[in-house]
Amino acid sequence: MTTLFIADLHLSPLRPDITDCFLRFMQQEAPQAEKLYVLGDLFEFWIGDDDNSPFNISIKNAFKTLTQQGVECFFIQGNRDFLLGKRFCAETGMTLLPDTAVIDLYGTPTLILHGDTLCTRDEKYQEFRKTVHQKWLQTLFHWIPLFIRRKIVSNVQAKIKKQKRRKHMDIMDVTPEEVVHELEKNNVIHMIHGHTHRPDIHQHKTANGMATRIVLGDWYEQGSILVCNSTGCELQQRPL
Ligand code: LP5
Ligand code: MN
Repeated sequence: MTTLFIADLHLSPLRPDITDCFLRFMQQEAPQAEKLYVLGDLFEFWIGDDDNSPFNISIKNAFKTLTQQGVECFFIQGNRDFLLGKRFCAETGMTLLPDTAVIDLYGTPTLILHGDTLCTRDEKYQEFRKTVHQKWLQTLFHWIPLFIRRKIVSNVQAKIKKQKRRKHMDIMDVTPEEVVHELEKNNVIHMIHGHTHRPDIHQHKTANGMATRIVLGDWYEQGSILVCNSTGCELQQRPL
């Protein structure tokens, strides 16, 4: 049996190649797994669980079919789908996890998270995150008609894109001290996250010994999956 992890698919109707690869994965590969964890940024942007566009329905149906086949599916919000919530999960049979969770991965306690909270040197982003995670602002946003929400998002995205190009690559990676801090706080030596789009396996020295941090890849050029079983984990790719 296997446990699968994916993140940073950035699904949108503008990239049918990624969507097709994802749906193939959901139909042909995921049903053989016992669990599937989505560690954020499944969507390019999620404006609310009330957005029942045909595209969103097709993705929801893929998860619903998978959970009905007995595969447990879990979701951790990313920086692009932080508005995906309980309703989406109820409709699909998925379980919404908090921003960080410690899971039992074949006997190894493993900390899973999207990864954006580890990028503490990206102060502008952290400030932005704090703003958009305020409950009152999210409630207010949900009251706005969907077509206006879409406009707000594309305006903000265009504005932010220019800012992001000026950022140094280093500050958009995780802060090693923050990684160690999170590992020690949760008393684990295994971590899996996405967000940085830099798939790799890193080692960190912690108070509890050497720790392993696995970074998931994005789906811009290929499908990226972490496949784990009782003997270990492997980062794998699938053609789009
Ligand atoms: O995902 P990626 O890798 O491209 O970039 C992320 C960070 N960017 C984001 C932004 C989102 O993708 C797009 C957000 C659109 C939001 C629309 C508003 C919805 C309102 C909802 C209200 C409840 O997450 C990027 C990081 C990068 O990861 C690497 O870590 O650097 O961060 C940024 O670029 C953010 C800027 O640095 C700061 C932007 C400030 C803009 C202020 C606008 C305030 C809008 C408030 C809305 C009410
Ligand atoms: Mn992200």
